Amino acid sequence: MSKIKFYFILLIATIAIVSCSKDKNDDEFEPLRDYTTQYATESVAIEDYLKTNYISEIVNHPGFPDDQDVTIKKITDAATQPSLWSYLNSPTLPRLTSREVVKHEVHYKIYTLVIREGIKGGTTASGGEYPSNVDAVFAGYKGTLLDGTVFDSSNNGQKQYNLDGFAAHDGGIPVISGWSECFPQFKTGWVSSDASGTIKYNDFGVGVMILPSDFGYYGNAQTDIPVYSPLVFSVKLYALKRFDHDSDGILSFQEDIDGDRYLNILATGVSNPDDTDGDGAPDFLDFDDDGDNYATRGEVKDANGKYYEFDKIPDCSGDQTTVGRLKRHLDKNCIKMNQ
Ligand SMILES: [Ca+2]
Ligand SMILES: [Ca+2]
Ligand SMILES: [Ca+2]
Ligand SMILES: [Ca+2]
Repeated sequence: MSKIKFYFILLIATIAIVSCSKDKNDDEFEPLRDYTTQYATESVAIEDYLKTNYISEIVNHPGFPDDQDVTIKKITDAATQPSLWSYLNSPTLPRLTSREVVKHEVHYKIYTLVIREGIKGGTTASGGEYPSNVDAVFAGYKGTLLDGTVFDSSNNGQKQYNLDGFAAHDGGIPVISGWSECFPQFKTGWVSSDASGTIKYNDFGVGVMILPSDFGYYGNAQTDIPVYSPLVFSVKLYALKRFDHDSDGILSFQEDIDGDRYLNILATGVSNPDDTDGDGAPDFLDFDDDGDNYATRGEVKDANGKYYEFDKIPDCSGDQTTVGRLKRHLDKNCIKMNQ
């Protein structure tokens, strides 16, 4: 019963995936390439790209839409043009990092180049926050193929993109899975507005994602993107929006139990660090997180029926301050509602 919403969300996601391929002409149907074989080819191409390209320009134009536009070009003079690869695991920025992500039983390396980390600022000292992979981001982007051809750009518009992998909701557009893998590596900046009310984005995160095609469109050709194309996106992370997917009163990013900024639905039988009761529904999609048959939203309210601030949710003894305490909505042996 408590998992109805979880399965409803899964259903929406399934419908979205089916509708994406509805334009496929059956006469042109070709079986998808084997993922392992395809990645063997792409991983060589991606490393080659990283070793033969450099950052040729970063626009410095604070407060204007083109601020921090990044241009990447083919190296023509190795003495003065450090490759993207030269930043691998650099202690200073820019820093190229790789994350291993398993998908379709392939161990992928997803490269992210962080050029600038977002920082806090402004009168409210907002910003400088990492999104999780199920939040929404307000971002600008430019997408290119490995040969540098630009296939798409936000033209510095700032739309809401939902990283959570579900169909469009709450005003946001769904994105390719590579965005969900990479955006949690950047931080937001802060927002201000001038006398005329024009919004300005300041000190936001800037970088580049380099994605195998399985994290883009794989065998589904798009306008200006051939099949099996690794994709390069230069991105600017202006701001973010948090969701509470299961409406349990705790924002999804706060249901990231191991704190790695990634929350996932995993296959049956695979242990999920973010599934407290181990019932297969990760906490961010589970409105009874500890499986005690009392809804989380009832367990995280005070005697007046008001939600506790997340950091002040008590443990079973009423302790609201000890770091690392087991908050009572995650303690199946604790049944205390509204007190
Ligand atoms: Ca996690
Ligand atoms: Ca669960
Ligand atoms: Ca939950
Ligand atoms: Ca519960």
